[in-house]
Amino acid sequence: MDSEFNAVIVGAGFAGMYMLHRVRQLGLRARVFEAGSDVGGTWYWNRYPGARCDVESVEYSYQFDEDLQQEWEWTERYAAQPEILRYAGHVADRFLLRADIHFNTRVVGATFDEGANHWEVRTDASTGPIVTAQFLIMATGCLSSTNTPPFEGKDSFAGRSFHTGQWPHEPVNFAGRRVGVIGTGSSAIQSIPVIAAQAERLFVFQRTPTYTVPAHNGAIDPAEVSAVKANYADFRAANRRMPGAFGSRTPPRREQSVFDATPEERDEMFRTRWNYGGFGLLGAFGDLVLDQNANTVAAQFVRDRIAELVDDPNTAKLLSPTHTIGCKRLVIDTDYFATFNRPNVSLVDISSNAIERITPKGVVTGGSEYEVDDLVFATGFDAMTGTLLKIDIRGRDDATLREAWSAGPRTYLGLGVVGFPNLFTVSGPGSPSVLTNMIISIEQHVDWIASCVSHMRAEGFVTIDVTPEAQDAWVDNVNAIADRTLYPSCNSWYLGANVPGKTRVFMPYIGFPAYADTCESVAANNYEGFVLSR
Ligand code: NA7
Repeated sequence: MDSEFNAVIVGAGFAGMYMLHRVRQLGLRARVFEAGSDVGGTWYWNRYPGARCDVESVEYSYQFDEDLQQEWEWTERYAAQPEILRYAGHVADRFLLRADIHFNTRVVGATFDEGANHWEVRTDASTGPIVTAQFLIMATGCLSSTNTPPFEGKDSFAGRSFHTGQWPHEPVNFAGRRVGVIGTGSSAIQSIPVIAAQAERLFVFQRTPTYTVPAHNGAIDPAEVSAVKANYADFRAANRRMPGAFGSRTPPRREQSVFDATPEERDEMFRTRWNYGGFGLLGAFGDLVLDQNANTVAAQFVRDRIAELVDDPNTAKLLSPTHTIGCKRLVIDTDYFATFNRPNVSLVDISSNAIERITPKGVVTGGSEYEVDDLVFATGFDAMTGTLLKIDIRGRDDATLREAWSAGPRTYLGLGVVGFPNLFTVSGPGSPSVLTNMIISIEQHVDWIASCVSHMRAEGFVTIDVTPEAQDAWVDNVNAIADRTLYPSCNSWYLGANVPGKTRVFMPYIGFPAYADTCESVAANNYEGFVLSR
């Protein structure tokens, strides 16, 4: 195997694939390392029943190639995981990407050699040599390290156990089985209705109820697709001006406060969005994610719907969240609440009685043992930093990224880190990433990195680093924007609060359009805040 490259890219999800395509266009020799056996990243690993994107198909797709976006046909309004994985495979074939991707290989360490001005990258391949590259691009994804809480006795469980984020490749049949699902986040909410339809018995262990709104998914409307495709560029441009880089077609928003509308007008605004489906609910009025009282009005609207959808009033009450709506990611579901009306489904409240332990037979909580044949951990991810920090990344003076981020991640624009020259993170902490349509954020980052690399080569620059002042100011800016909203007000994975011991820092930057404008002006201003050296 060759060992000297211009760029090493870590990860072959949507970020790594497009990054490879772009650096090849610049004439760089690049190598991608991917732990999985194929492309797809998030969509390669998250194969759990019901896994589906929560951004509409015509938006959750690459825009960089007009022929690609015109020719690909989605079948559903919200694509399911197998279809998205087929799309990733199609892109890999179409642009001949696999030739430069080394699969089944995990990057375990990378050290910057200050004499040679390149990265030395180590993998877990037992015979694999160290490879070197001027640029190291981390396309490792935001939700790629699973979180399994250290439940006592977990390994003693005698049945089958699964994590939604590391699901087997062969189908799992739950027919005739007693199943326990731990967690009620997005992965649980998507899988519970599908598992409930198969299993003999389903116990859902819920610590915190979740706000979820209907997807109203179904076959995609060919007329709508034709309308989008007739003017795809304009449609993409309209979405890029949305705060999350998606959703330009949701029903009209009112910039005014929810309290400036009459109760009837409020109800109509919320109902229109509830009936339309998707994330739009919180965009109905200008102050829903800024003002706690306004937020409570939207939260109550959802609680009222839960009371209508769930037959048993006690179960409805337990399923009704009381925290700020939107401060944990809103979930988009298909038949979630109605699933609790099935006779084979029981909700187990573990909010005050945590799971005491897992036994060979099942789960013990509140003094009772729930006997199950299968356990599904839908317990989420060590989000945004988990995968980066598992890799032993060493920059100038052998300083580690783990030390640099010991009090939480610090970046400039979510793209670069002081003391780690020529290291780029795609959708890193401090960038809009998980608060947006990920593919659009990925394309924006990849395009920015590609033009930066192109500029460096044209001008004879060898390294790029970040100034401490620019990084400090950026971190302050990310926090100041978050602090003006209700986002930091609950224990979400945006804050790292879901992983015991993780430092609480609000990681994503809120607002895609302003962010993208800043990135452009930084580049136009001679890469202000970066240090380029010859
Ligand atoms: P999430 O959204 O982090 O959900 C994880 C769930 O697991 C959530 O309900 C947690 O309850 C629960 N959890 C975590 N630790 C425990 C313990 N120790 N005991 C009981 N319950 C626990 O992960 P998902 O995979 O569902 O979704 C991640 C993202 O993927 C999602 O936002 C989309 O962007 C796609 P908690 O709320 O912490 O009380």
